[in-house]
Amino acid sequence: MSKTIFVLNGPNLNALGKREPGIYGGKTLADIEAECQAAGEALGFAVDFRQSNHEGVLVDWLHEAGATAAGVAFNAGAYTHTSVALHDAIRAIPVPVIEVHISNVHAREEFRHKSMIAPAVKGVICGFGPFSYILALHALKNITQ
Ligand code: CA2
Repeated sequence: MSKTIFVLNGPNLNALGKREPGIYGGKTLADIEAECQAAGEALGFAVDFRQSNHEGVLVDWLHEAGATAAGVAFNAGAYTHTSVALHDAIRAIPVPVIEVHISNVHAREEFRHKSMIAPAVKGVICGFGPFSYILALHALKNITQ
């Protein structure tokens, strides 16, 4: 039986590919999901890929991942920079969480340099475009096998 990895996406990531292609590229979230499904299959993972614009829904999904998944690749979107609730939810679960960003947040506005969730996660991958998600799946393979 394959281990399940949750790939969770926060606010506005459903708008990928429709605006701001200079920062986030031209791929849609559905394109990124297809790439994660293919990479997951090659790595022996079942990928459960989700997006929500609501902080509490993301908290609930982290708790669900803690009970049912082997790990989480998490692009928390703008909540990365604001959310104590997501920090606490990551700390509350026993499975590794990798923080993922498409853009290099450190090369952008000052307010994106601070991550509220970084101290709670296993590691951070940012700046590689949609390939950041694939790198996170490889990292999860490495730390869960
Ligand atoms: O680089 C990333 O993956 C981010 O997590 C993306 C977030 C941003 O708030 C973080 O600082 C970095 C934004 C999500 C998508 O926002 C869009 C805005 C306009 C058009 C399309 C997407």
